[in-house]
Amino acid sequence: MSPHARRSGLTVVSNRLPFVVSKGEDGRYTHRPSSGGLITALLPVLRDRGGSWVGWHGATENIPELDTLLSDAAKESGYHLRSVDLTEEQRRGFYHGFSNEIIWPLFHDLQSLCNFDPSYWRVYCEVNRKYAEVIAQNSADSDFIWVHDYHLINVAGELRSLGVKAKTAFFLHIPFPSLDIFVKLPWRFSLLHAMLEYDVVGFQTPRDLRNFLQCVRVLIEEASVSAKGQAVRINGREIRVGSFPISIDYNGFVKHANEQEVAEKAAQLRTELPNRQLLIGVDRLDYTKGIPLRLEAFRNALLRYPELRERVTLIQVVVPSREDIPQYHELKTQIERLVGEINGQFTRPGGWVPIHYVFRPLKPTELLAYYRAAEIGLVTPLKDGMNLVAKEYCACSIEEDCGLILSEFAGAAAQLQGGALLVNPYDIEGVANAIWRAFTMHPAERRARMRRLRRSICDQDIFWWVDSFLRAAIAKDLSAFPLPADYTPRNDIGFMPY
Ligand code: ADQ
Repeated sequence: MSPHARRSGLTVVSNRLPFVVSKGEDGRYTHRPSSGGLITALLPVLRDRGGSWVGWHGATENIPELDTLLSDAAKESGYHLRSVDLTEEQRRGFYHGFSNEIIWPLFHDLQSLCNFDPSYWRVYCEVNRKYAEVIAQNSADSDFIWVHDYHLINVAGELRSLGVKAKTAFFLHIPFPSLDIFVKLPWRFSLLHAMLEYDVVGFQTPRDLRNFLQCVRVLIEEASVSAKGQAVRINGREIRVGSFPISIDYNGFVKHANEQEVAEKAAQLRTELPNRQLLIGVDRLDYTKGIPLRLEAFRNALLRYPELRERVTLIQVVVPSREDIPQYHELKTQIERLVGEINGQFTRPGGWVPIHYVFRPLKPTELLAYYRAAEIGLVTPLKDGMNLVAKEYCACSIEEDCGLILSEFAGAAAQLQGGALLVNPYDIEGVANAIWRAFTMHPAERRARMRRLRRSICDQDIFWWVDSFLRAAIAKDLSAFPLPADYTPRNDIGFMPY
């Protein structure tokens, strides 16, 4: 154990460190912190308890001054940064390969997109071991190690084999699939056992938790699930399990959306696109986000409800992501073809264009202006762990005269079903009907629904999430551990409403 290890600290572990290194025009490298709710919420905890963040530094080339950049970034952020070095081959097998060509599609119920290349698993194990070694060198047994997401499932087992005694927790940001999908994974036993090496395992929704427990019950003979589904017992150990819906820094978003620059940009957008309602879709380029089906649904709405023509515009923002994976490249081509087709079909020369397509990362002010200007948020993933865009859209809708159309397969649906119009993203006519319903909804109903949505997101924001996870993780008494409200131990298989 390092002599410099901090006592009783929090160690956060994720694929990437929470900062970005980039090369300026003068050839010099600089660093800036990444943004995001998780980082904002963990920052006070890391600073108060003392702690560190372990992850890959994100540099794909050799940067001689990397150590200096890291220590400068650490000084500014107030906690230690421990970087994991990965070779290009390791990145390929671990990140692009096992994580994003196997776990990502499988856990989103898209097993036909999986590439079960056996070499990926070996690299995944090797890289998880590397992360564990960096953690082991920099933590004390009294620390609490919180590992994030599907890239790093094996870390707790590796830590144990390195003799680390610290308590470990894991949070899965993506869905956990049902048994009949999970069993397709060639490494199903190893991965499930690896999850049971943690002391605490958290999921986004009760449904993910139920799926996990069902897999444990059926696949791991020596494990037993407690009657209330709060714990798994195996080989004399007890693993606590629970569901914790992740959220956003609600007040931060509201404050920013209220700023003059955002208000001006939103007003400008409204002036440029007058006499119509704006629909907004904001997604990473990813086949799980359901963008092509959403575009088809929009086309269907324009065909079946001609009153919508010239009275609505869809702004579809797509942020580039994982483009070096062939499926993502094909998806981009498919989206662009559909946008071209639909615009070709309906555009009035010199006037209305039904879809405005934006393919680039947006600056926060721009993104918030789009959210604030739009009357209808269109969030229709085929499957999503949570979907923060839905929550961000509601937080920024400060006038409250707007509505959210949300996929029932987004984790967010569990929390937001009371105010959103829930849709099955595969049902093109159903989504088209929801667009029409949102368009024609009485303003009083819109407002009441949006108010309900915003209250719920405000009550359970990212700070609530960090707090409830950490409380659950350190609670001595299991009865203090939150139980999913609708947990039903006997009804586990197949689709269940949340
Ligand atoms: P993601 O799949 O990345 O996250 P999501 O939760 O929607 O999905 O978060 C996307 C983030 O990217 C949002 O904060 C959004 O503002 C930002 N973003 C999207 N498009 C952008 C653009 N064009 N410009 C700038 N920013 C953009 C994974 C899981 C989710 C889960 C989160 C958190 O897949 O289900 O909600 O982790 O646990």
